[in-house]
Amino acid sequence: MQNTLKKRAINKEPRQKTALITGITGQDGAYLAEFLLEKGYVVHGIKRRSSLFNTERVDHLYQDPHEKDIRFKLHYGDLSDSMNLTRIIQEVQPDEIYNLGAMSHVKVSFDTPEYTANVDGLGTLRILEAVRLLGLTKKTKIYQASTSELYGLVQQVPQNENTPFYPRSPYGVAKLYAYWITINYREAYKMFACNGILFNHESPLRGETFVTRKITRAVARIALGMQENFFLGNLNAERDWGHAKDYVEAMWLMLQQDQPDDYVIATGKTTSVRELVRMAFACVGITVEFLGAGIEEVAKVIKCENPDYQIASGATVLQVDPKYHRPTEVDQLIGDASKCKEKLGWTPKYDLKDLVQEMMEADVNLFRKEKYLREGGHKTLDYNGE
Ligand code: NDP
Ligand code: GDR
Repeated sequence: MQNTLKKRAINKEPRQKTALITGITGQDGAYLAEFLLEKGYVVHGIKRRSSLFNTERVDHLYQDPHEKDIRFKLHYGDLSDSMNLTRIIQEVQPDEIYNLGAMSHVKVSFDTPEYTANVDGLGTLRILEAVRLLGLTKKTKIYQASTSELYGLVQQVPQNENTPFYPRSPYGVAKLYAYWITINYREAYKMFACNGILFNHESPLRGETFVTRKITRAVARIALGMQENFFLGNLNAERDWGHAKDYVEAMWLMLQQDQPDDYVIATGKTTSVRELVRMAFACVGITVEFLGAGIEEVAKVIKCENPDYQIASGATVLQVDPKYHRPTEVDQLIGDASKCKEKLGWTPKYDLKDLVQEMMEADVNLFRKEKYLREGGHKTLDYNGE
């Protein structure tokens, strides 16, 4: 994202609605903030206090709070703190709330199940209840970031709004509570509250520990000679991967309807983690083959056709490490977004090939800069995200 966008986004008139985004510092929060500013919204976001700056994804949208008529404002807050949420909502009086804040890593939710339930489950209740107690049920529309992880154990493919849920992680179970409490408040208090059941969506802004970004970062570093190999968990898992840019538009569309409803957002195609690895290497001209099975499986280089990179044929570039396996896994997700297509007129613009290409280009550029700094004697970090 570029600075020119900031100017374009901020200068656009006329002023329209006010939105509050929880999780604005995350992948989706950043794309959504940009999207809403482009539409002329005043955008408020909740950021967590952290010991280091954590606003990198939205820094290009920053406006000096001392200036007049700013349209982008961040508030300190946390989804575990009802009073803080209630005060912010009272102050902002939002037309729309997008509840994107969450402990969003499925594997980490097994390590922090109670915290995940508190933030991802009860956090949603806190938002809904604040809106109700503040008497904003007629004014404020709410988007809840629901997830394909609700489907969990495969019972039906493709999955649509009527597919039964069977979550397989503390994250999925917390999100199941959030899903139902959203529907309950909609029915009990006639609130305009929607669940977007979004399948996996990625981008160059994706967190480094999700599998797509972990792969594109590692492949970029391997191509540039900065590391020899990397480790993944379950290569057989299949996901329906889309682009976050497409998906934030669907969130907004849900809140522009006359009636609140729940929608699946997906591309309708599924791809294995193994195939994604192959695609990422292909983007930099490297062909790999997979040999062995289970925890013995490896990926080896067959050939490298890009003269910029010196990778030897036969080099092992990927191994399996069972530490990345989950205690209970979601094997296959494929979404059926026909309802969204029919009612919201939404279809994705990006396909997986475009997405992987964009992510690979971004990571190759990122690590080219890092390599240059390193060669100039600057110390850089070797940590590549777990
Ligand atoms: P990210 O992990 O990139 O962002 C999560 C955001 O939530 C960050 O801004 C994070 O803050 C914030 N956050 C975490 N804990 C708290 C807390 N206790 N209080 C307030 N904010 C908090 O996730 P995505 O942008 O990818 O996803 C957005 C939402 O959509 C999440 O709810 C996720 O579960 C859901 N989702 C995502 C999908 C995907 O494929 N991306 C698919 C389906 C649903 P910080 O930056 O400080 O960590
Ligand atoms: P997911 O995304 O769990 O689907 O949740 P993630 O990218 O973490 O995993 C996808 C699949 O890849 C397998 N995998 C690995 N995953 C990670 N992170 N690291 C590895 O090393 C690795 N090796 C294999 C996983 O086992 C899994 O099957 C994402 C999040 O954004 C959620 O917040 C969101 O709700 C869902 O997508 C839809």
